[in-house]
Amino acid sequence: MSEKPHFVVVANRLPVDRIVAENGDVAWGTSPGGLVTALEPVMRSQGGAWVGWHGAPDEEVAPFEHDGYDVVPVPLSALEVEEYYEGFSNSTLWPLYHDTVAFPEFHREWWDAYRTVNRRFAETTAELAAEGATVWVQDYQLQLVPKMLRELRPDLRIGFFLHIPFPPTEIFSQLPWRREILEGLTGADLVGLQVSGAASNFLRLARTYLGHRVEKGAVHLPDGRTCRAHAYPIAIDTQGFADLAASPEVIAEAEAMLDDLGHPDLLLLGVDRLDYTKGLRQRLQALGELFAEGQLDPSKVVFLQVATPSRERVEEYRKLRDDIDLLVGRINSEFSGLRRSPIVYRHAGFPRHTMAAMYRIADVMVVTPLRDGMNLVAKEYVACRPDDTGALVLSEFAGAAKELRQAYQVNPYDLNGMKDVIMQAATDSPSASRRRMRSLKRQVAGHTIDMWADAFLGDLAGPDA
Ligand code: GDG
Repeated sequence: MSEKPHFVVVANRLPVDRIVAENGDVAWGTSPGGLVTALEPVMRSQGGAWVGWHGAPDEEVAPFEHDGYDVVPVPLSALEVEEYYEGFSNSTLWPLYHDTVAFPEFHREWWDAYRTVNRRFAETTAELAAEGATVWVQDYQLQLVPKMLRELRPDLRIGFFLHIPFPPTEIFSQLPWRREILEGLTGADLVGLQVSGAASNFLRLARTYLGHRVEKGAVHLPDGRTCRAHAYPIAIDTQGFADLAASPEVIAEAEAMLDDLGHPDLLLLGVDRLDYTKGLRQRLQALGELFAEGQLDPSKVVFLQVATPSRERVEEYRKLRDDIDLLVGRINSEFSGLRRSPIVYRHAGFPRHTMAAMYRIADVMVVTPLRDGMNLVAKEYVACRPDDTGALVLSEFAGAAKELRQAYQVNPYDLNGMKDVIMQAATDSPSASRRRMRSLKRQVAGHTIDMWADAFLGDLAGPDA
């Protein structure tokens, strides 16, 4: 690796996965997921270094270069993966920050592991970064890093972005380590959140539990520093998705997909990581009822659901997988013809061009999370529409609902309401639905991932509050 980097991204996971060829050769390919989709283009244009775990426990990997930037792996032991990652990050913080739609578990040894691993990330970054460098820490797994890093390297400019919701006082207060988390975050010069409500939650909590003065969107710390908090709704590479979806290869793939699906009169689509926050149970129940009542004709309508495997070692996710298998099986066993089923369900990941092909052919995109920081899938669907056709059904509990006002918005807890809105999206007049899609397209075209990164990094470089 060359000289010390002036820009460093720190995230739990590296943006690359190891691919081992049949002959044993090792290569690194870009890994899927919301955070990576968002930050990869920023990294490619900015250069610098990305600090993160490489995905294999109990293994040290030397730093290497990828796509024009440095990749700096942080090792985790198998026990740390269990306690820091699957435990505190994904079984405590994840459900707590998502409205406790699943029960958060509190275990002291998980917290200890969280602290240990956060310290390792902070130390690795402190050794790596150039004098006065900008460091951008990502997401809920690393909330202690800003403070730890500042203690080691007061010369750095430190930003933090939370990709998931930041909960209100009533929920956050459950956390036995609430003070430490807030102290960790206020180590940053700027905390970015997806929506303004999350920024207010954070500021209010900093005042309540740290006793600091909070004024004009910033926490004023006793040492004279400030930590600003502001909403930066994350976006996508809009043009990249539009170009991909309009490419001859994707158009051909979309046609072949329609052939395989038997050219239904109406194609509904869901694309999610298999996660209990995404509202899959409710979505399937609503669609099952629409098939049962004959509002949707199971011989002419297909609901294609892609659920990308996720956190498969966490118990709650295993249970979810079984529940969804059962729900899909039950609906299909009741309403399938001999030749085809109304629900086509794949528990698998697909290459990005295949996702683009799916977005291209879906008449109605159904995005119904119970709580979601933003939801990029909703934006990607809009970007991939070849014209002003198509309809987006979107939960009001996704951060994206604040921007995509013209989507067909639903409360996923209200089954009847959701059924009505899905039907409205499926049957609206072409002029009404085009009007909505045009407005959505304007929104998605006018807010891109570069603008998101520029806005955050511009504010981070700018004057303190
Ligand atoms: C978190 C927050 C926030 C999914 N399956 C495949 C695949 N994907 C891509 C999608 C999309 C991304 O992964 C998923 O992003 P989401 O935003 O929908 O959801 P989370 O993974 O929960 O992301 C979320 C996000 O961070 C960014 O801040 O919006 O609220 O929860 O880009 O296209 N990509 C490929 N194959 C798949 O099978 N290639």
